[in-house]
Amino acid sequence: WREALAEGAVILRRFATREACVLLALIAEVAKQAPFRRMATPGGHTMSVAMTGCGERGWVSDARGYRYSRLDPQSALPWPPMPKPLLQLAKRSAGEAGYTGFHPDACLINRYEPGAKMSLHQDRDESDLRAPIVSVSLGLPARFLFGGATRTAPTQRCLLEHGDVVVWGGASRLFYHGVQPLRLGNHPLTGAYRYNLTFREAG
Ligand code: MD3
Ligand code: FE
Repeated sequence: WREALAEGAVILRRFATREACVLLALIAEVAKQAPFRRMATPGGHTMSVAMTGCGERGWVSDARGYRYSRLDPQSALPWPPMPKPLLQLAKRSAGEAGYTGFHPDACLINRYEPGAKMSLHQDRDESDLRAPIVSVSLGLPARFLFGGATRTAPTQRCLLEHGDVVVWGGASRLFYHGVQPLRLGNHPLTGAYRYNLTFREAG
């Protein structure tokens, strides 16, 4: 259940399966206070993935660019606090992958509907790129693509399924990655959706 995906990247298959129900209930609580929204890209498009977040900082995108913000721009209020079970899962996952002292201050919550995708990109808006990113997948499976340190490096694909946790650190922290369009499906806990949580040390 534990596989090396790339240098510094570990997949913990089904690591979060038992907690999934609780995690989904907490996501719904967060979304009551900070609803899912499709953000604008700096290039003037609208993302197909709907997002919200919790923690001290939230990732935002608009015409001005990508950044972390202490306030939800939609409400001008702070993001909902990160629920303890989410924080604990993130720390436990990082520890399991060999990263101790992980203190995420941001949890980005992505919601994919059928057809939603994420183009190849790097995550580089965080202030300390030495900290890993922990990703938790829930609901429908997704074809995940990851490449290397350059956009043109060869890509590998892997299926991220309900309960899978991936920890990205070290050399892989800046690797290009993306998600192929979500296929139609019906998951007993999430229906037509896939959720992905990413825990980050943003500030
Ligand atoms: C590889 N999310 O929110 S999670 C993102 O499934 C994002 O929603 C995807 O990419 C999703 O930025 C993928 C897996 C992931 C997360 C962070 C990474 C892979 C990563 C950072 C570096 C390299
Ligand atoms: Fe990413």
